[in-house]
Amino acid sequence: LDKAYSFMIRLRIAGGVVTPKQWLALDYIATTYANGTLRATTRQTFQYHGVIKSNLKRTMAAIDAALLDTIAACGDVNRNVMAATNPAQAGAHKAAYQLAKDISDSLLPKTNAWREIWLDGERVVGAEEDAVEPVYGKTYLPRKFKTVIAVPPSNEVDIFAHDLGFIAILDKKGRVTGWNVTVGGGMGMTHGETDTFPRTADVMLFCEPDDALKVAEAVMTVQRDWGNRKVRKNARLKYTIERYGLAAFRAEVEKRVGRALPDPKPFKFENNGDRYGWTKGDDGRHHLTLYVASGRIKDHEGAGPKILTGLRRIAQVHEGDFRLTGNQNVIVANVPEGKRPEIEAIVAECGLLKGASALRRNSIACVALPTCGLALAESERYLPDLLTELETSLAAHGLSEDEITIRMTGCPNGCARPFIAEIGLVGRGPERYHLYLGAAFDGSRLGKLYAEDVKASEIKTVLDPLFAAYAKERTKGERFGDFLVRAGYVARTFNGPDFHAK
Ligand code: SRM
Ligand code: SF4
Repeated sequence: LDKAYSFMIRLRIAGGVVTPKQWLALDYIATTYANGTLRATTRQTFQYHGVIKSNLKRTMAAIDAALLDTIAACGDVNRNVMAATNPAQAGAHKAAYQLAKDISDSLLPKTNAWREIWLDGERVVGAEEDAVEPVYGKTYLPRKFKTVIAVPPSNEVDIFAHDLGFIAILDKKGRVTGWNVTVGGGMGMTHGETDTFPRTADVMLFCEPDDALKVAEAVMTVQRDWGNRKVRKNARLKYTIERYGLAAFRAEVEKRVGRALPDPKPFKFENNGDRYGWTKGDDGRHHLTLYVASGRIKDHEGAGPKILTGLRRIAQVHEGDFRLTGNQNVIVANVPEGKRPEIEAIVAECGLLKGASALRRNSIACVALPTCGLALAESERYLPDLLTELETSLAAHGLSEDEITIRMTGCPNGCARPFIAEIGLVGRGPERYHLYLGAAFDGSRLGKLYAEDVKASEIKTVLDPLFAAYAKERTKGERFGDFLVRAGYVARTFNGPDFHAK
């Protein structure tokens, strides 16, 4: 008898867009082969949990039949490419989505192994031995590599947290004239090892739309060639930029593109969250953003929202598409005027728009226990209860409507990007978290360690006086993270290497 192995499967869905037909197929796989839930991730794709070994091939075949795959969703390659989801800015979204797809396709490993292994595809004799990956070569990248596309004023994809980013520069009519290119962001670090740190990306240069793919490939291949292959914990692009300096890195990228490129253009982000509820796009279509707690698409018990059933029923009648956001939420996008009442009825019946507080709407938790083998503490299963406690504290100070970003992870790998949340909680051990504060609301500045090893039961007590001070002493429009830095509760973090400085 074989051991009862169970697996996590992660899909590749560039830009997080799926059709209703694909949604129904994904739902079928979740309820037939996995643990009955679909898990929207912080990189705009889905994970399945609890797929047993004997169902692996069947699951992969069903994913393939839905015209999707899991290629490069993990490994030392360019990972799932994220893109701004704002369907209300139809033109800019289209350009961002197209660029995400183009980068995803062009930086995808060309190996046929996935089809051979999972779909019993025909093996091309000698192919793996002889074929050198055109971009990756024989040794691939030193470490994972992450790419995102943002459209200001929303930084919903957290552009500063990724190895490579493109920020749309828009003209007065909202058309994309080119992209600012960012490099060297990342979250993961190891507790107690100060030569590992999160880092916000640098805005390096501007490129015309036609140059974007060349720039993406150049950035990735410089990292391929310059990245640290000896010390894995220092292998991400953020450490390469720290080691060589931005100027030298840019010069090498320009050399590979074949010419000097302009300096970045001005841009402004306002937040890194999602727009909730219904919005109408500049093309007259309607879009509904739904809050999904920790991205877990399931039917909650009792009076809770029936998210799995509700989205399934919407997929059965929907003529537009679905979009996953980098904040683990779901957008029912491109609803024509006449279709809206039918969708609204399902939303009401399944409780999909049940009010979530401003804090909850700005929260993210990574998976952590029980499936993540690296978790030191709870996250997805615990954050909802903590939020309930903090909501009472915020209400007592008249802050219920204030948007504050809060993110929790079970370990310092940072899968929910906690170091750029105004309140970041990072697992240290069972029921213990480091508390990071003072990050910027638009995701452009890292927080700082404020309190070590806070017991789960004491988090509210530690935060309550800070909420009180914020309510009383903030200046007009001042964000929580900015207030904490200005008022001296935490020192400002300028970037990665000073993240650990007191
Ligand atoms: Fe992550 C490893 C879950 C986004 C940084 N991440 C893992 C693994 C696979 C654990 C493992 O290696 O055994 C987790 C699987 C848990 C489970 O049970 O499902 C895991 N990461 C996730 C997801 C599902 C979190 C979520 O709750 O949504 C996200 C899936 C992304 C995707 O769809 O591709 C996820 N991980 C991130 C992000 C955020 C992002 O990409 O925007 C980060 C921080 C950004 C960054 O990369 O710097 C992130 N994950 C890590 C790291 C640390 C990397 C580093 O440079 O130090 C690890 C560990 C590793 O790679 O060794 C990791
Ligand atoms: Fe697991 Fe840590 Fe990532 Fe959470 S942050 S999913 S605990 S690796």
